[in-house]
Amino acid sequence: MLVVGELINSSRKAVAEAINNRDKEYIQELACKQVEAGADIIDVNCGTSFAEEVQVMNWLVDIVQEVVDVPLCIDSPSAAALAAGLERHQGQAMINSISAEKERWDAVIPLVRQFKPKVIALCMDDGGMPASVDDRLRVSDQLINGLAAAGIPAVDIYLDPLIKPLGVNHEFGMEALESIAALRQKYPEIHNICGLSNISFGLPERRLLNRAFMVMCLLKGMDAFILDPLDRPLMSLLKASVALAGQDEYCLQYITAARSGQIKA
Ligand code: THG
Repeated sequence: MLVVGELINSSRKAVAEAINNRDKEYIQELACKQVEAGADIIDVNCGTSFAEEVQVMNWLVDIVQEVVDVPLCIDSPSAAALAAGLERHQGQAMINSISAEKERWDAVIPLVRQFKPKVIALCMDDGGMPASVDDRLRVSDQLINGLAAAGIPAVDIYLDPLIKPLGVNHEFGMEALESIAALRQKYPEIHNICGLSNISFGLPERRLLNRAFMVMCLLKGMDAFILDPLDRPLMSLLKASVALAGQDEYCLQYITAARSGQIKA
């Protein structure tokens, strides 16, 4: 199980403000807290900085790497910002993301070839958001073959089925879960990742839906999440579920997290 901490994202007001003020301490503390809470990778996104995005990405990657030892997930739709982050990053980074949209694919694939990062690959092409399980299977074939041709081993590919909000359509939860199961069955060696909180967008008590959906996704074969690691009940449930799903030999990770107080009933 891989946890990508999502909190350093400029779509969040407090982070956008901290970026504008170049508040290094706030960002660094947010990085440290997420790692202490159990994040394996820290996402860095400054998509709202537009014209300045390259410069801000450089700054974010530098200051976060100053204080944590885990890899970063360089998160931007802009190839220039991804390139900036990858150049500054020490060791193997993750990128969020590539997709089968022609323009995005063509812009990002040279970076993939050059830096060989772990790659989040969105199951989406120029036809827009996937509308069915079959859509995702078709696009994922294209993504996996293309990434393999660019020299990316299966273990470094993280397919994202793209979770759509349950509040928009009551069947979007099941559509996502069936997609995860299908991807897992078709590509046993390739990782599945998702932005967990997409599911609850627009609904009340979002964390309740996120927590329940995490357990359901995990059982269908999801093995990585982009989530808020400071949601302690969520992280507690995650460690418990990983153990219960037989993915934690001797329950060692569960016991260690419980002893350290990282997780709690
Ligand atoms: N797949 C991939 N990347 C993604 C997503 C995905 N990135 C964006 C999103 N989905 C996951 N990341 C976040 C980051 C932050 C928040 C939610 C998802 C967040 N949102 C606040 C909230 O929901 O309350 C916004 C309010 C605020 O704090 O200002 O914190 O699916 N590949």
